Amino acid sequence: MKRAFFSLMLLATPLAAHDQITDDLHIIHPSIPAPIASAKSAAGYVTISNEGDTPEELIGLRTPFAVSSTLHTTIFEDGIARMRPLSGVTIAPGEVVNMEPGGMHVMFMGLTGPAQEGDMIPATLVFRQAGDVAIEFMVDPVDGADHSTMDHSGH
Ligand SMILES: [Cu+2]
Repeated sequence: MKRAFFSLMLLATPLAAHDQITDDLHIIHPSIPAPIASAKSAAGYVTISNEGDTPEELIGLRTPFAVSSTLHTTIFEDGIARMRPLSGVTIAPGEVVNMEPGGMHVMFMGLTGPAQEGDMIPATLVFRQAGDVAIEFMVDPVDGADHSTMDHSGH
């Protein structure tokens, strides 16, 4: 009985979550599903909460992990998921924006090295108001999707 209870406790604990707080922004669990070894691109996700009283916009990012890092959104045309570049991601005051699979994401093109589950990948998010914010993307378990095969027309 005691053992079963302990297992449930482990399942309920978000062991892998991490987050970062600036004056007005709460940046929650930046993550990259582990790319396959031969992948040339990968996607990254993050949740951003604007706890200030002025609009904020994520306008880009930098990381040594990839040759190019851009903001993307996913649109559906004729039932097919296609990705399009975004010039920025607006986060209104009091709003929480989820960049997540099937929606907005960071696109890493031209990976400069391997990434394995548990790795922490340094990056700098660039906000219009807050400027540069240093974060780390956590490499999460493989999501099973080979992102490199998704349609990237429009780049
Ligand atoms: Cu993409």
